[in-house]
Parts: sequence; structure tokens; C-alpha cells
Amino acid sequence: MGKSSLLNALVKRKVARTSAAPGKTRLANYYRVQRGTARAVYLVDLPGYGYARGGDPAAREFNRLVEAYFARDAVEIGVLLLVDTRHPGLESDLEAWHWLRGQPCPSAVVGTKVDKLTRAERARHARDLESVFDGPVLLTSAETGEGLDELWKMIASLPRPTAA
Ligand SMILES: Nc1nc2c(ncn2[C@@H]2O[C@H](COP(=O)(O)OP(=O)(O)OP(=O)(O)O)[C@@H](O)[C@H]2O)c(=O)[nH]1
Ligand SMILES: [Mg+2]
Repeated sequence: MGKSSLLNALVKRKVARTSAAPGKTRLANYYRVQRGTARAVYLVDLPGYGYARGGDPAAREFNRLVEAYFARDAVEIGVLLLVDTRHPGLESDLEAWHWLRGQPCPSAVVGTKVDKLTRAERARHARDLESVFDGPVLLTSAETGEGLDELWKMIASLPRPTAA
């Protein structure tokens, strides 16, 4: 899907490990990022869910990890759901979005790997994504850097955590 790659592209450093085969990221990895004089944020790289279906142990482990993450941090986080721009409306993505919208934290959908689309596909997939997710979807590429400035703006505009 390109979650770890997008994080690396955002911070312009190869901090998160990536792999062509899914299932590389197994834990919630926190990266504290300070840009200029802006407040520091934590970017949290989570495992994907697409490879772990149904009742298999990887799926159960994923659900446990994500539920623990949300239970602990839900009041302070914003969540970006990353979806592969080439495949708008996968059932697993729609399920995740449905669940996420029921959570108290702000959330948004981000399309990855837009560099892999032709111009014609791009226009069509952009339309399809906004239709299935019922709102704006920011298109990005870790490869070309497209959409990263807008993504930083989106991250910066997430509500400030309430003081503990
Ligand atoms: N062309 C292109 N390839 C990308 C882009 N982002 C990621 N990739 C490739 O997609 C593959 C998966 O990338 P990862 O960043 O490891 O994906 P992930 O979502 O973190 O995967 P897991 O941690 O296994 O869930 C790698 O081969 C990346 O090089 C992109 O924007 N453009
Ligand atoms: Mg990863």
C-alpha cells in the first residue's frame, strides 16, 4: 500500500522499513517529527490489514494491536487511511473507513502511488475514490513527492491534543 514509504517521503529520510511484499510493518512505530518552529507531531506507522483476512492469526494480531492503539490514544490522534490509488473501493478499505468514521478522532483518506496511473486513469480513479469514500481524497506519491505539501498541511490542521 505504501504507508511506510509515504512516511519516509514526508520526513525525507529512510526511517521506516519498506518491502515489495506486504506484511513488513508488524508493530506500531512512532516517529517524533519537528519541522521548523511548528509543534512536534508523532507520525505513527501501523501495519496494514489487507494481507490478513478473516480469522487467521495475523488478522487477530492486527486487530489487537490497532484496538490497543486506539484505546490508548484515541482522544489525541488523527488517522490517515491510506489506500492504493490503483484500486478504489476495495472492500477491506471500505470496511476500515466505515469503522474509522465511527471513532472519535479526526480522519481522512489518502491515495498512494498516484505516479503509477496514466493521466486518464488518474482522473477516473480520483472520481471513483471520492465517490466511494464520500468526500475528498488526497492523491500522493512517495516516488515523485506529489501531494506531500498538502499532506503536511492536512497533518498540521488536525486538532491540537487536549492537555493531559
Ligand atoms: N511507484 C511507487 N511505488 C511505491 C510508492 N509507495 C510505495 N511504493 C512501493 O510499494 C511497496 C510497499 O511499500 P511499503 O511502504 O513497504 O508499504 P506498507 O504499506 O508500509 O506495507 P506493510 O508495512 O507491509 O503493511 C514497496 O515496493 C514500495 O517501493 C509510490 O508512491 N510509488
Ligand atoms: Mg509498512
